[in-house]
Amino acid sequence: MKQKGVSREKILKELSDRLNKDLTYESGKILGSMCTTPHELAKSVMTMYLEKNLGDPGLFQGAQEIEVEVVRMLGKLLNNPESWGYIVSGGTEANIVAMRIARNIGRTKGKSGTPEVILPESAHISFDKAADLMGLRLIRIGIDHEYRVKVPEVKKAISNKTVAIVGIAGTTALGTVDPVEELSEIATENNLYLHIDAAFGGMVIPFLERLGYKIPKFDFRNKGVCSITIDPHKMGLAPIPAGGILFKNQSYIQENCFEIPYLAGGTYTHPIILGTRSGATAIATWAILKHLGIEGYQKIVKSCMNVTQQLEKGIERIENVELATKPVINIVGITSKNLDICQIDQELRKLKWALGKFTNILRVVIMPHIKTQHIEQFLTDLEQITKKLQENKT
Ligand code: 0PR
Repeated sequence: MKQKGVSREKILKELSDRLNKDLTYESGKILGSMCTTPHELAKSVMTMYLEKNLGDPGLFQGAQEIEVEVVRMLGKLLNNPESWGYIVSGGTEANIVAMRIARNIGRTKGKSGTPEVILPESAHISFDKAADLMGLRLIRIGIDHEYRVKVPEVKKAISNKTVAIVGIAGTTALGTVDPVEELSEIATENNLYLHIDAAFGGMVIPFLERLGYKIPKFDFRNKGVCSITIDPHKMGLAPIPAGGILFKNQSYIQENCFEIPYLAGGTYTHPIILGTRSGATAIATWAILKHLGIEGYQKIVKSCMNVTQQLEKGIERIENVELATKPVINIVGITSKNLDICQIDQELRKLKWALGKFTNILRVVIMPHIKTQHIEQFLTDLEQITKKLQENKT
């Protein structure tokens, strides 16, 4: 920091110049992100309430009521009006919180030794973070040819140290959905905690279901599901940081809260990680859920699926690349038998396309900022790149 301050005009000018080099969603070039420009209403509501701190909700009772309503709305979407939960900083915090509760419930049941969590190989890195922070042992289960967890192997992996099973509704790499109904049966039979990571899929699948898509039931309709991660800052069009953690009911967290007795607003007990946290994101999420309603989100998801199909068909037409699997939601995995995916990615990056890159898969997430014309251009570029790489090989 300098001794003397800089004028507002200069600050704004410098920021505008410097941030000019960032990629923008509007350019249509960001193909590999699960985030997008927040809805205009959510943005303006957010800026109106920046001072609200849900870390001391006694001071901001109105904001807290709004958070409770957001959770109720999300709970209804996930078919459980009794859900209890929080708007947290993102899917990472949501998954860590769920793993902590599962571990504690395991302890209460008398489990000793290193707690074990059974999860698909396709699980997000946030579970590695949870394991590292809490000393959990992750038991990773392989996935089948449709990139869904192998259920019989989950069953085999259960031990007296198992504290949780994790299923995913909308995997990070390909958007596939694990057979949650079967996982739920296993969890119920073995009296185990089942957490579903629907960080991305949670704001997509309920609308696809209403549009007539056949997708396994992943939510609280399955008796064994104890908690679900669902992030408004992904397909919910809410501003970052807005993640969501929902529990089947309040009893899951009652024994597992931290109590903060000294707050200006009065004692607050909660099971989440952050202390001071944004009330503005919860309020902005409330605004956008109310404003768009089921119909609004359904329309957005439908149009993302149309663009997804356009990309799917385009990939099928291009030689030397193929779909990793048929897209289940608005995520498309591109792979190749003959060409090096890393080289394709490098060439695409030279043209400023930004995709996600997994071991052997390039990931495109069709967020609302990606339009038909962007995909047309992308397919043209991809075709040229693959042709050139093939020619160089021969
Ligand atoms: N669970 C799943 C299934 C996820 O895909 C993600 C994030 C998380 C949990 C964690 O969510 P937070 O990032 O909110 O903590 N998946 C995205 C990914 O890894 C995150 C992301 C978003 C990455 C935008 C890049 C990006 O530009 O791809």
